[in-house]
Amino acid sequence: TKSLRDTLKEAIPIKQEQLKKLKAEHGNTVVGDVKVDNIIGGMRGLKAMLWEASVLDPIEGIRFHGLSIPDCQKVLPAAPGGKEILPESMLWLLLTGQVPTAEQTRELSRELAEKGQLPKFVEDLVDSFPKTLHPMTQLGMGVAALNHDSSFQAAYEKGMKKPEYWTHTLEDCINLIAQLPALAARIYRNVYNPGTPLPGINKDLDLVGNYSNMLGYGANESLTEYLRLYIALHGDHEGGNASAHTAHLVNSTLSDPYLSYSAALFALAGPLHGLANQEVLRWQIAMQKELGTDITHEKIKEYLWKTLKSGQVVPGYGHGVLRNPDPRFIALQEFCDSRPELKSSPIIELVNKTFQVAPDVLKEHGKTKNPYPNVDATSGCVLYHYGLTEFKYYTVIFGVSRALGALTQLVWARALGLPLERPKSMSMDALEAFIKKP
Ligand code: FCX
Repeated sequence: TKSLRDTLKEAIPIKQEQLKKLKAEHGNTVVGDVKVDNIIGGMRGLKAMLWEASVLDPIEGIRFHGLSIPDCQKVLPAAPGGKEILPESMLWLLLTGQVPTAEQTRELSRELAEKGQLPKFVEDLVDSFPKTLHPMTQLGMGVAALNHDSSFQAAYEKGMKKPEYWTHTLEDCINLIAQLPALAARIYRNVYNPGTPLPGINKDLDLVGNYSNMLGYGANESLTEYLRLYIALHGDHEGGNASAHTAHLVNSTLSDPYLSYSAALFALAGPLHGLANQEVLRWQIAMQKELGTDITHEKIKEYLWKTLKSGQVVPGYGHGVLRNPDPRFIALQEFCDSRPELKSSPIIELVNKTFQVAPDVLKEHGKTKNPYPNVDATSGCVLYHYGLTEFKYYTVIFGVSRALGALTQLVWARALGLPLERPKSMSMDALEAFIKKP
């Protein structure tokens, strides 16, 4: 059976050739206009970045190398005895563009388990953080410190040549993905269960099997399966989102993958991005508290209006690209429907009822271009039901996941020799002068 590295080694020259041809034959083809709106509107809709792993259609949602979420659920291997996508198999797909066999996935799980241990100084660093420091800050700092052992940085210092960039980037990316569960679980233990022992990494378990075990939920197979699905689905959402884009930008300076992903995590930590899943839960629980039992659609509607009139956004709704309910949201809802304990869970019921009312309210409110739920509308509520109730921790799980897409695309950026990213900015005066005399 072909290894991950051999699969990639075969894929790279094909893509390099494709890029060369595109550049030579279509370098001057116009793809779109740049409007003043794009420049002052957060570059929304501007096609300006190369990203191979996934493409986001506003209506249909995400496809990973052409595969929709239901396709992935059909073809990507699950854990023995489980049903949900193993994040390792998603990692393989995102990196190589190919669907791995069960055996290839198992081998990757084993490699990740073997490389998952944190260096002692990083454990000590994380243990020294105050419990009150936000778990995302801890995660970003831990990831940055792991660059101590960066293969890319060491090779660069020794004068590595360009064609070798991707191999060292790959080693760093695999090592970091392997170490994220131990780092993320240590943060959880320190903040929420100080003093309790942390289990070691079991070489026979998959990445999330180990993560769940280290979090203290190893015996909860339903939560472990949910985490597999969650982490596989949050892995990539094309390149323009703030976290993936940050990793891409920082890595384009040849900063190593650890520093690049650390920066990405601090973008993910914003409430308009990854922190939204924490915010959704905070908001739904406040709603539950205020509305008591027997919550009607009418009461939810009033609560939604109260949120909007106070000038806040409805967390978990809207999207920079999507204009339909997020298929990741739908996949998580299907997971809930397949489990009786979730179907009857009060918090999941509330999420469902909110979904029945919120799009109409947001349409009437008339501001957001997308009145439908994104993945964050439900993701945290399932964790909450299963007893992982510390919602300041939720974005950390997102951070463990987003590494799959953001890091694998650094390998491609280096394999394709993409340059330093450096868009042109303009001042308002310069824009006005251009408008007068283009
Ligand atoms: N509730 C209330 N108002 C909303 C809204 C919501 N859920 N979503 C968008 N709007 C408002 C915007 O704030 C903006 O108002 P303004 O003109 O006064 O600034 C207006 O509608 C137009 O925004 P729009 O173009 O539709 O959305 P953007 O592309 O600017 O922003 C996000 C997209 C996702 C940031 C926005 O919809 C939002 O704030 N949603 C709530 C937070 C959230 O769920 N984030 C998670 C997104 C995602 F899944 C992820 O990255 O994890």
